[in-house]
Amino acid sequence: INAEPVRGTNDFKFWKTQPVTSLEEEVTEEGPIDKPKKPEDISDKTLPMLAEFEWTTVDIEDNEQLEDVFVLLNENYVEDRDSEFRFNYTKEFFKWALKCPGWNKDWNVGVRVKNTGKLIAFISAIPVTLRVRSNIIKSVEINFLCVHKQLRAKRLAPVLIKEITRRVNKTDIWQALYTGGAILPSPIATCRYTHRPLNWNKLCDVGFTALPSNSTNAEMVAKYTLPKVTATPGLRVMEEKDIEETLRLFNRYQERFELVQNFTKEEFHHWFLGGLDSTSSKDSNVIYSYVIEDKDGKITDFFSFYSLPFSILNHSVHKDLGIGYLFYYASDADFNYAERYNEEATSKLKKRLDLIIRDACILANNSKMDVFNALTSQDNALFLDDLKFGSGDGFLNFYLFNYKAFPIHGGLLSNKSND
Ligand code: NHW
Repeated sequence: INAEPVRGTNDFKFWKTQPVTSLEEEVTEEGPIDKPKKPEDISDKTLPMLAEFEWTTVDIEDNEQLEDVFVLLNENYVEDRDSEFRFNYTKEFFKWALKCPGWNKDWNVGVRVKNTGKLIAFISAIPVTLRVRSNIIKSVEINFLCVHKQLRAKRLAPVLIKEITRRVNKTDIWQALYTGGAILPSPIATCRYTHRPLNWNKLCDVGFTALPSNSTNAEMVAKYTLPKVTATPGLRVMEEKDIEETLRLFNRYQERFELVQNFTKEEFHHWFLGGLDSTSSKDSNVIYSYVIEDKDGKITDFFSFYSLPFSILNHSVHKDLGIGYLFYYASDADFNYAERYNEEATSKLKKRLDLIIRDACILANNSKMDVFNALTSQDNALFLDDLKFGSGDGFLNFYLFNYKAFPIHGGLLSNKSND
């Protein structure tokens, strides 16, 4: 689903004042936009706030405050255009998404109504290390920007963005990554959401998908039915003992991409074996990670997906839609070829990804997910059609703050076509 697009004639009154590439501009050189600054150059004071509201730093370790964020987002965050579905974040999901290694309490910024204490706006940052082609950039990822529905269009979002920028700058970080459905100045990459139906009948029932006019329900069910048992020999849940080897495999696989997040061992543990509060992905119902171990005990592949259900807003029977999101994966299938853009190497990788991502769909289905989503990022173009993923109407734009960059190309297929 997509955030409400910022409409056509927008002159970006706010974004014009920020260090981002304008939509008209052609990038000729990569690098930071602002002149270098120091944390001491940045004000110690929070930004001015409208009289009836006040700033708050949300302590997400305090259950009541976490509940406030949870309620704000569940009632006011991203909806699809027809207001039928909304992300249904759980507290476990927030803990996973916000309490990653190096997280900073100050970067969970809220606005409350002075009189009642009600939380009406939120924005968050987490630390990330990005690699844009060969440049390593210490930055943050901004997420969960939300203003209460009744307080929209009052220019609160720019104040939240400036306040989080101030807090991040105070720690000597000057770049940020953020994504969204809205078109702002200027995306460095745009991906499309694709969906692989797992539970056709329910998806149809709740209006997530429609029956094509030339098909019957029975045909669609038959088309999308998956076996219960996975097919890849050596497939098993990733465990603590796999971290180092899997991270090595993962890092090597990531080399092929132009924009990636680099993970330390601790970060890899967090993002793939669950939040700090859980010890393994088996205990968490947020992140699911698997490895494939060959008969010599070597890890040859890895894949992961996370669970983020939708609330169904107006349906008499179904209240929730189980959604799996393909997260990261890696395979050594094409590692033995000197030239990656070689047909044989690509076809070997494609075969492997077809097999393991099909297993990811099976595992998601077994975990009661109704649909499996993937973006057109990474090497996904190799398997999306074969595995019956259909294009959705949502797009996800990727943005960098205070960093000019040439457009980012996708994985193998698009790199190849650009050669
Ligand atoms: S994308 C999800 C964003 N959230 C939602 O869609 C939730 C539902 N919508 C809302 O809550 C993931 C409101 O509509 C929001 C806007 C709050 C979106 N990103 O207050 P005003 C993220 O969280 C601009 C950035 O009157 P509003 C990523 C818009 O173009 N800007 O609007 C977040 C306009 O500026 P302009 C957005 O509807 C990344 C201004 O806001 C935006 O009441 C943030 C209007 O403000 C969006 N998604 O509230 C950037 N949507 O120039 C981080 C609208 O056109 C940057 N706008 O006049 C980096 C900071 C850190 C740097 C550290 C070095």
